[in-house]
Amino acid sequence: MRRVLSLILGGGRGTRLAPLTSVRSKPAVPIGGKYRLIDIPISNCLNSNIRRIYVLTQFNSESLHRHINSTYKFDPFSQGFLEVLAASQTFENAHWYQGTADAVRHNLHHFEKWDFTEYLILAGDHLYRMNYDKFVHHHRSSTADITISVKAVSRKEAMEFGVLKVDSNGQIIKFAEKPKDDQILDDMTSDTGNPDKPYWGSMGIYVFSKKILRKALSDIQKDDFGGDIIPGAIESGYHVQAYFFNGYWEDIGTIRSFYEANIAMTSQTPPFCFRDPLMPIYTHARMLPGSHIGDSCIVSSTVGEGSMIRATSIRKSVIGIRSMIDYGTTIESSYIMGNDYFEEDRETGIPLGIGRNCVIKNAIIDKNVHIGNDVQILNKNGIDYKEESQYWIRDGIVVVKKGAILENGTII
Ligand code: ADQ
Ligand code: ADP
Repeated sequence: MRRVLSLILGGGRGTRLAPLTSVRSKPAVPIGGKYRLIDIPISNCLNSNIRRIYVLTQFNSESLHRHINSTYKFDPFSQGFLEVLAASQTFENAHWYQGTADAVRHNLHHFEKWDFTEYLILAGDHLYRMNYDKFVHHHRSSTADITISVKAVSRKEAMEFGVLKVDSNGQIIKFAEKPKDDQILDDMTSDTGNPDKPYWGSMGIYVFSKKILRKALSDIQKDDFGGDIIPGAIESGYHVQAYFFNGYWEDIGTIRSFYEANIAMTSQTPPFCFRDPLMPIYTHARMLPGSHIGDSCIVSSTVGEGSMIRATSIRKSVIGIRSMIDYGTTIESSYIMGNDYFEEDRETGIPLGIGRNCVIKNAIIDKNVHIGNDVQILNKNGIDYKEESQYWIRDGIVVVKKGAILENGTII
């Protein structure tokens, strides 16, 4: 695995995850109460002994840099590094990256100086645990040019993913990116062994042999891996192989899937568990005290360190680090991200955290909010989409913005 260079596609504009991405780049979005999205692929790399990692992003907020610099350190003798490459204007190119392949193409000169044999191309918004060692070995043993990790998906999911057909050796013979046409969908069904999931869906993670990536990006002068490079490579006769993955994997690039993945973590046997001694998920090690819980009923929830919980009840929720939740409040099926700091006592204004007698249900509350007393966040009118200065509603989920102030008695 020392001969693998990993590229993590950290995100374009991140519009599907806005407003969580309005103030930070997608890889820096907090998940699971104390982690950030980028911790997932980085931890998978480290657990697979991959030590050379680039993160490509367009919107480079300082929090991503700070998180990476304060979390991941390499022993100088390991030849390891983790570097963020943010889109930048050059004399030759004054544009944003036009897509994932374009982002990689613009940075090839950074990558090619290293001595390695394969690129491992990963996405920054997936929740899964994978030993990439097996993935890369599959690529090598099948002497493929490109290998794609795939899993069985339903017809509904097939419309959101790249879907493919394989021959008896697992070589990909057909690929359609996010097909919506019924005839194409019918044509792309496969015997996956699971009648409810009759399609092989691309997980959007790829192994490319070093020279093949340069060749494919110059043969196919287009901008996206899923939409252009992969189907173009198959058409042009490259050997593109499937790697069948059957573990838990979720694309959490939308507010709905991000919300559901976080809430799923509150189950006693979560589909994705951060507690795995053999393949831990790493994050910033903080020096926080244990949380103080008052006279509260907390059911099926996780509470991050340094919190002060006086709420009446919290159910099926993820409560992030340094959360402050006052008396009489009830929280259900919500992700409260917590705070970046403890607040000094202050005499005026609404204090940091969530006030007294609030009711919060099916919501995402970003960091450092000041929510007053008697606030109700319920999406009372069942709105699907709305943009307000302090909160947005997306897919029916209220997302209170980072640093928002909600006055006493606010009802959403
Ligand atoms: P999508 O996830 O829709 O489908 P895309 O939007 O290209 O594809 O994003 C892939 C990854 O790259 C995401 O992590 C995204 O944040 C990141 N990204 C996007 N633009 C970027 C840019 N300019 N710079 C850096 N990073 C960027 C893809 C495949 C499908 C496959 C699904 C599986 O195209 O075939 O089924 O992933 O989730
Ligand atoms: P963590 O990993 O614990 O979330 P971060 O470094 O990402 O830590 O976040 C802490 C950030 O909060 C730091 O950048 C720090 O400067 C910032 N911060 C600390 N105190 C305050 C404050 N009073 N107001 C706003 N930001 C603060």
